Amino acid sequence: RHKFWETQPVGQFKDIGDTSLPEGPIELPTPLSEVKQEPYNLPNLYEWITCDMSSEDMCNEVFNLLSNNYVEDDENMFRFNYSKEFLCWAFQPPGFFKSWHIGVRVKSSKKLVAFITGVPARIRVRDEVVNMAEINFLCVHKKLRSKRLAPVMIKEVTRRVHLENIWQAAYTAGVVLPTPMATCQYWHRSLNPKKLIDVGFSRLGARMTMSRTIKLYKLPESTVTAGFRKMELHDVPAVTRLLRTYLSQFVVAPDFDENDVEHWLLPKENVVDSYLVESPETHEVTDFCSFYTLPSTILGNQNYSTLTAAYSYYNVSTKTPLLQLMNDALIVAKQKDYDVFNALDVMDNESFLKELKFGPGDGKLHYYLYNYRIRHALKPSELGLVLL
Ligand code: MYA
Ligand code: JJ1
Repeated sequence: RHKFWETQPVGQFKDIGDTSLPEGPIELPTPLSEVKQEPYNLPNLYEWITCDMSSEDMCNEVFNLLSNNYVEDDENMFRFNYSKEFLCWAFQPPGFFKSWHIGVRVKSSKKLVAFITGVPARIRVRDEVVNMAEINFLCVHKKLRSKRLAPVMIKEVTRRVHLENIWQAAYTAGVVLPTPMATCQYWHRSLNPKKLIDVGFSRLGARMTMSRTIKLYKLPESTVTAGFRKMELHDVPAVTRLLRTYLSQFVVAPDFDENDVEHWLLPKENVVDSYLVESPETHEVTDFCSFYTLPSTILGNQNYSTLTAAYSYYNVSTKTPLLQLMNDALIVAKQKDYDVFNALDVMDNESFLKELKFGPGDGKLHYYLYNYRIRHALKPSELGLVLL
């Protein structure tokens, strides 16, 4: 059934429930000298490129490929439209490898037709911190689908990750592959219900009028928590401590240091937003919330071309109830004119989703590890990891 994935060191469907299999790496590392030194073969019309993301032209090419060919919902009404600034940020965290930004061009026309990325990350699984690659942005041009190009892309990124002496990876997908370590649900909180309904993102509920719906989703003009403010550079040490303590309770979570927090969580306009609560008395940082910006192109609507979505990222509450903290996050997202606030049911998110009027979406997100077996699938609330 899965001609490619059956050959890979991932948990296989036939092994589900086999308690004799140990947790941990499936295959042992091989000496680097035994890693294939040349790229995998592509069909003759195509060639590999390493994408230099510091070049504006390259950034534009990747942006154009993704904006026309990346992930859509199941009814092809919306397509993720990551901004150039977002992509540059996502591809270049501390210690990134340029060789993990992989493109495929048509030799004759030089047109970019496929892409995949990896970035390095330390991910803790139970009490083991593992050097991994986070694999994302796998994309094959619509006209080249179903030609088995994706397995070649995946094998090539695997080879280049191995060359850096890294043997595990984490990735997410909307499709079921062998085999998810967790399956999460997307939830959506309407901020601009009229537009969401007009573009077909949501529907008027039963026995609801437009004006009742608008009233239902109304939010206060300004945030309510005393000491709630935007995160700044000098907050990095305090936020790192808060986040590390919080993430330590999850079965799978990133092992963030201060450099990671500065990169992934320091606010970057229209890319990532982070807020914290600084106690007005003690000036301690007690709570933190963040979201990233991922617009979607609205396919085939007369009136609107873009849906602006905020995606819940990492949130930590120690003093302010999580519900109140996230309500403040919704208020700032509304102030900034986002149409919808999205969240997965990971970490402690279940505790606020229903009360803050999020509704379940039609999309699921499956989380995977490569070359690392987890004995039982995890509950979403055991996951402390959000990929972009
Ligand atoms: S998830 C986002 C994926 N991108 C999209 O959904 C964008 C729109 N779609 C496309 O561009 C294409 O449909 C893609 C497939 C490129 C997805 N992850 O070439 P094919 C398997 C893994 O004929 P196409 C993200 O970015 C499929 O089961 N495998 O198909 C994370 C089949 O294998 P098998 C996938 O439709 C990516 C084979 O590919 C996915 O033309 C993580 C068919 O190939 C998928 N999302 O192209 C990648 N979709 O026969 C794995 C299909 O066995 C990383 N397939 O069922 C693994 C770790 C690597 C590093 C390891 C280091 C140690
Ligand atoms: O956004 C998603 N679904 C929306 C739109 C559905 C349009 C028709 N298919 C949705 N809307 C309902 C909102 C409603 C608001 C009021 C309360 C009740 C709910 O459900 C979905 C997620 O739900 N998104 C996708 O399908 C996009 C793909 C998701 C997989 C992503 C994989 C990428 C991984 C890369 O690493």
